[in-house]
Amino acid sequence: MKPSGRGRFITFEGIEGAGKSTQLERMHRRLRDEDRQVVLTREPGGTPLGERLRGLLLDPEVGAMAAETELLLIFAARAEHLREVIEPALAQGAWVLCDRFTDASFAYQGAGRGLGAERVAVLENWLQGDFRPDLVLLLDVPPKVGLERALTRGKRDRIESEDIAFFERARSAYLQRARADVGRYRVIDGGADLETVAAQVDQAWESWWRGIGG
Ligand code: Z5A
Repeated sequence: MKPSGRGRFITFEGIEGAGKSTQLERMHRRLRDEDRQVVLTREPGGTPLGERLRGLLLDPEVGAMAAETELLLIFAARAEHLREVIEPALAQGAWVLCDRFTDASFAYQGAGRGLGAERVAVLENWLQGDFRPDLVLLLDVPPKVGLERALTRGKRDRIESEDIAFFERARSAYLQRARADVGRYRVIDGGADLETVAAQVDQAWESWWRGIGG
């Protein structure tokens, strides 16, 4: 299938260990097998500068930083990512699959760190204008389940080291955002087994795609 017109921007969201990366890679393979032009990327990161900022943001040795600093570094990485990767890929008709985007800033910095949604929204509007993901696949898991899964990777990074209440706030913010915009969000039970989650992800994006006439 040849790309036509602007591409599609699909983001995967959820707390630690929700299964985003696993499902994103699976969807990437599936779209490539269908001969679509597809770009797989992530935040923070996705560009050489963004990956360096990611290193700073996640390095436990960097230690505490002001919540505002964290938010601004994430938006600095996002600016680079948008201009260098996401916008050019969409302009070429590609499907861009992104592991986290601005919803994560609302969940982690807005709710988790307590900066509030209004301040995140100011930066979102300033950087992105009215640009938003076409579809957000929110993999929802209780923090206990997600953190246990994430722990199988070993050492926790700077943000993963937060307590469970932090992830509860992030999860609630995600769910609240999904409820407020049911057209663009699909909530998937990330606590189910891998194949069940995969089937839900396929069902979610296929029904969305049919719904917009794809
Ligand atoms: N961050 C932020 O604060 N603000 C922002 O605006 C943005 C990001 C954009 C890095 O993100 C950090 O950046 C993140 C938020 C912050 N905080 N932390 N820490 P990240 O997405 O790169 O990191 P992550 O959320 O920690 O990724 P993760 O732990 O790898 O989660 P995941 O991608 O959702 O899960 P996974 O890698 O697919 O799976 C984790 C493990 O569980 C793995 O062993 C799988 O095989 C297993 N798994 C997956 N699915 C299942 C099911 N269904 N059953 C059983 N086991 C499963």
